[in-house]
Amino acid sequence: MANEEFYQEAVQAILDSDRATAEDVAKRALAAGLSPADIMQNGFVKGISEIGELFDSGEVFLPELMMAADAMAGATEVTNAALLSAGGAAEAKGKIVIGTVQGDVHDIGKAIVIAYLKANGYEVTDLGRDVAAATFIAKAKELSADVIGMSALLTTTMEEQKKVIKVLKDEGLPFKTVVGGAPATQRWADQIGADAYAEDANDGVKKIDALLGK
Ligand code: B1M
Repeated sequence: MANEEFYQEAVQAILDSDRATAEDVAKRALAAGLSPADIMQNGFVKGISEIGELFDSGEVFLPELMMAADAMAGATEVTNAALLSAGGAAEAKGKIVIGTVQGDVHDIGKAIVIAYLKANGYEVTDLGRDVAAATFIAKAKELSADVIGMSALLTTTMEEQKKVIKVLKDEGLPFKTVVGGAPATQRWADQIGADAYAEDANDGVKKIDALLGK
């Protein structure tokens, strides 16, 4: 089966909100030799982005969006498991605490970022979603983290990234910060004083490697 056919099946499984098929396509694509990143970026992410556009234009509603997200979560679990079994350095390159900011429950992208970081030798603590600024900071202190990663998918909740960074600066705390999520940009990161902006999971690993000199 050609790669293009796997991509199309992956997009369709998300459009159909069909979790079982999404998982099955992910497994078959990996067994056929596609990388987790390839089938995710060229297939499943395209599907969920299409659903997002249909939602934006009022052609689908929240229940459909939620079911499509569930199918996406199934595919992500399969590809992330493959990433994790493939990689991981013997000794951690650094400690990362990561979460989706307060008021925001989008966590599919964060799960992918976590899998990439772990596969690339980082010790990652997932704080989950809807994480308060105080929790990011308390956990980073408790674990002596090197980096705090913050995901935000809403233009309203990205302000929370700014809030965390302000507290860190006010208190003179040493943790490096990386911001990501669809509305975040390099310009936003510069504006709020984040140490780095990551466009996607791969970029997240690169930016953290650079911040920690790895
Ligand atoms: Co929501 N949603 N949603 N949603 N949702 C968006 C974000 C939206 C753009 C859809 C749209 O209107 N077109 C829109 C936001 C508009 C805006 O703010 N400008 C929106 C809205 C409005 C909402 C609600 C308000 C809807 C409502 O209730 N009326 C609501 C908000 C709930 C809340 O959070 N309080 C809501 C709810 C939901 C669901 C729960 C149904 C579901 C999320 C399920 C889940 O995550 N468990 C959902 C989904 C699925 C989406 C879309 C369709 C897809 C998001 C996604 O998973 N993308 C989304 C539209 C879109 O983004 N195209 C949309 C795939 C994922 C792989 O990409 O998350 O960008 P992404 O992650 C990437 C990078 O951004 C980066 O790496 C990742 C991997 O490559 N990255 C990081 C992300 N975090 C990082 C952290 C890092 C580094 C890199 O730190 C180191």
